[in-house]
Amino acid sequence: MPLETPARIVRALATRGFNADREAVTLIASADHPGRALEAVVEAVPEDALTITPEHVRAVLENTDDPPVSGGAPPAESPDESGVPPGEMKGVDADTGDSNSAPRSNGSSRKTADESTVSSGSQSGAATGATTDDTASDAVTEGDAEATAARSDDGGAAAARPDRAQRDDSQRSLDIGNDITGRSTGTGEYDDFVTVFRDRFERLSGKLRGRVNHRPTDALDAMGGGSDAAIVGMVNDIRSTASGHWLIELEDTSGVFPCLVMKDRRFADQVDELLCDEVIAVEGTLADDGGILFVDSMYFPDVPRTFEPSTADRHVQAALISDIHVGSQEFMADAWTRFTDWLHTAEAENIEYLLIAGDMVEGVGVYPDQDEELDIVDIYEQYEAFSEYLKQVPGDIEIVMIPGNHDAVRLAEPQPGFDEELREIMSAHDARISGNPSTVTIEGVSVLMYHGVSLDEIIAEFPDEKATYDDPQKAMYHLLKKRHVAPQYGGHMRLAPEEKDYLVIDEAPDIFHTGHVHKLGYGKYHNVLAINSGCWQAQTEFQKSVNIDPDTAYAPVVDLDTLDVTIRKFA
Ligand code: D5M
Ligand code: FE
Ligand code: ZN
Repeated sequence: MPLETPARIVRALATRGFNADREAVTLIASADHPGRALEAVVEAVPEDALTITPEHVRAVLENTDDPPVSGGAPPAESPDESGVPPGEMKGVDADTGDSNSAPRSNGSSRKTADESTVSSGSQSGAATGATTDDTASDAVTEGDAEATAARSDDGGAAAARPDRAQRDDSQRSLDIGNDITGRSTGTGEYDDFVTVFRDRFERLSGKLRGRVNHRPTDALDAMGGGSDAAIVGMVNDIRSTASGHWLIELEDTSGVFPCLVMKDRRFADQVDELLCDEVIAVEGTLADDGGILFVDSMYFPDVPRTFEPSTADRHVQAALISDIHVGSQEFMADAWTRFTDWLHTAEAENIEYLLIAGDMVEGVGVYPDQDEELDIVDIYEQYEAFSEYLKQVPGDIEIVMIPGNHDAVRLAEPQPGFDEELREIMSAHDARISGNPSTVTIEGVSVLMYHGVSLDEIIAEFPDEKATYDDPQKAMYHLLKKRHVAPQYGGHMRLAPEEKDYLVIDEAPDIFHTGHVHKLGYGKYHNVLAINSGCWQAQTEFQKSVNIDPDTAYAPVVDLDTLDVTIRKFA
């Protein structure tokens, strides 16, 4: 079997349990007899090696009949360089003044992939609304996966692999923060809930206290009717009154106080974006008898409008994906392989990080009747299969993964990262495994990774113009505004009470990455880049029954030096 394409080499190595750096694959591909070289390398590497490095390959090649190869040069048989994958350009909804949503159909104007990276973050008009005002009008590039060089039979070697020698890995840095893994102390007792809500209140109220002249709720009782007053509190209850006004009960550490938002108030339409257990501030006037506050203005912890995201010091990229669902009959193995093949091509050479925001596998018993759509019924076998797919990712790409609701960790959030047994199963690629949520700082760019179960709640409860499945990034904006990834406890989202609230967004991230709803969407909110990655699972029976049309096989790629986004499509 010819072994000249990097994709085949990667797969051949993967089936032997190895992961490989891109340059290593390049070197094997450029040997006179790639097949023989591969076998020799596999023979020669130390038993405990997980990743084949260029050094491994060079050591072998220098000792065989194959002429020595200079590091990482494209193979001699490299066909026409014009075999770069055609991309497809698609301007997205720029005229709506809103951020783009997932591409719905393929565009027709083809460009070469090199031209296709389109700048994002350009303001597409003036602020349009109270919450989702900062948007990016990004264009979307769909790499035509069928045509990617690594895959097409004739263009296999056209993918000039990156020359790792030109890359300075010493510039890499990746730190993970706010990770619950190994730190869970909660017992689920009532006292733990008190602790976690107190911590949430302390941290979020701190972001509001400087903005209003607030009083503790028990001090309001002593103030005269008619006085101006402000409260910082956690939303305890939201009710509409018989006359169509809104009664919001706010709670702080000293008690609960009723606040009335009149229906004709300018901000009354913000009431429908309130969730229980979020922390807000209100200002207004006490009623004559002092027992209720008439609200004049409302404040959210929010991301400051002046927020300036950090960027990397060099041109390096991260691919952000989620919801792979290995083990499901609908898992799109071919699309995945096209994606990982592409990662081995020159076009992807600047991708040095891969972030996976949960739902690695389909899991078992997640939803009723789910077993009817399982391809692999054993959860460990699902992770074993996932691990094989992970091995197709170039070994020199740093991977970070957090769990989702389909993964084999506790469902309650914050979810710890995979346990030792699962880590062992997935160890071949040496991915960094962290909890849900986590903050990953890559070369100075902070990425808040959260699987996204609370997005279902936002989308279900908010009016369509504020959040829909078609624009998942808008639901994400609300989480940024509330500075909490899952404010409302008791609905879709299960909370594991810990000694602190890991779900609070302490620092505004530069990038907010979620998944879960299987829709692609991205945009900017107060300069924070919000990306909801699509999925690698075709529509399931359940999704068909409720009209969820998933955005499959997309890989959003972010330039960490500019926060520009390019979308690649692999199916
Ligand atoms: O979630 C994928 C999306 O589909 C997410 O928006 C939840 C929704 N979903 C999928 N199956 C169900 C069932 N059975 N009930 C309710 N909601 C569902 P994922 O986490 O990948 O399943
Ligand atoms: Fe999912
Ligand atoms: Zn999910």
